Amino acid sequence: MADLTLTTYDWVPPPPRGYVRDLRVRWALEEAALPYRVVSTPFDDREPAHLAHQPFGQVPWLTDGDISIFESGAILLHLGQRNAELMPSDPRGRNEATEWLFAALNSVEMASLPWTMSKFMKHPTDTAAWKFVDDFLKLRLKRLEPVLAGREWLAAPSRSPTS
Ligand SMILES: N[C@@H](CCC(=O)N[C@@H](CS)C(=O)NCC(=O)O)C(=O)O
Repeated sequence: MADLTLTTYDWVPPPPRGYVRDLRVRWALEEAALPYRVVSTPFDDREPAHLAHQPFGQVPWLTDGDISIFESGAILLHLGQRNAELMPSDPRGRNEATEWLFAALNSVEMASLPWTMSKFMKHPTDTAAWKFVDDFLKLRLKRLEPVLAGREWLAAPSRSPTS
């Protein structure tokens, strides 16, 4: 296994602290028992070296040997290619994992991010704008409930939690 290095910020403002998107990558690395190390980049000064890895000046990014990958979803797909626990090799299982990864990023996070940002910024919750944001997320979560009612995991349903 090539050297995996995950980069995150050296400091995070209190509201999002603990929710930085390196968390999902660490989770996958831990589940797959892949050896990795974590390094930090300055939050305050986003220098050209940072932008060379992540063009928006964000985190996380992962280096795997001489490959550098930004976007947490792209990082997870990369790790999935290296580990069958994360991404089954059969086409059906692979597509299930891929569609739920995109659903998390493009359908659920699209709804959860405005909600989270409104909370972090302490926006008033007695407005039509807040109701729209709140209803949008609730509908997404409501649609997920029946999907999860019959299975432990969104994808790879045969996998037991301890395997
Ligand atoms: N779509 C990107 C989003 C990355 C992102 O928003 N990272 C946040 C930390 S969770 C960040 O760097 N925020 C600081 C900024 O945008 O300047 C991904 O999933 O990797």
